Amino acid sequence: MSVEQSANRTDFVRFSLQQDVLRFGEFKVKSGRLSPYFFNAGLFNTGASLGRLAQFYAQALVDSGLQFDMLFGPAYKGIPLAAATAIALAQHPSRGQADVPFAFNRKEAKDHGEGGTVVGAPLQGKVVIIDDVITAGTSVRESVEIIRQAGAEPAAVLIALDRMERAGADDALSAHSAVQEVSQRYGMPVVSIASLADIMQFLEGNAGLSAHREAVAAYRRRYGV
Ligand code: OMP
Repeated sequence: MSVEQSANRTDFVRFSLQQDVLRFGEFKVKSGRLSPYFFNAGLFNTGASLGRLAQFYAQALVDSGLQFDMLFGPAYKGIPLAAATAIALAQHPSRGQADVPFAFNRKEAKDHGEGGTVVGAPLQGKVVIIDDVITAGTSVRESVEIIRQAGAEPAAVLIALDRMERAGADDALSAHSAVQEVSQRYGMPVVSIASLADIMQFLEGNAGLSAHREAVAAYRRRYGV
């Protein structure tokens, strides 16, 4: 990883903390675990913060070196993410003037107007699915089905944060994380702007947050991959 790539990850952790999207404390997460941190991407809810978030997504995608033709945002949360990231990619200095199409689905089928459940650019070529965090992988499965049905190729998943924790119940922990399982099941990479490892590195270098360091480290020892 280059110095710039690593800086993008650290900057994203800092930005998420500034926006209160990343918080430390005690949070019950979907799996039932008590997590010492929580990442609430729904709080990127202003024009400026969504615009900055999209620049982070665009940079992570560019840094990954992956080839792609377009973006897909699963309803509902993926819709602004795909639109904003397409704008950020169009403005990204290393991509020339390359314009990236994007599409998203509606949750309800429509029986009038343009019809169908996919809105935006026609799904074709290598499609990157954008989401915030992967917990169970349900929205990825639905997206993969929609993309394949259209004859296009799901090429990667781009997420904001990889929590890097094992899937499964406490007494039957999987050897793999939800992110790794998605990657293996669909044979495509999952790219994240930042991960639990980046959060921990940020905690190491930030004296003001030292109180949370041990709790996050203990959680990682217990559930981490
Ligand atoms: P979906 O995009 O609908 O899968 O929602 C993501 C889920 O992940 C939500 O239920 C959140 O509560 C949850 N979540 C986070 O958004 N951030 C975290 O740091 C951890 C979780 C989680 O519950 O695992």
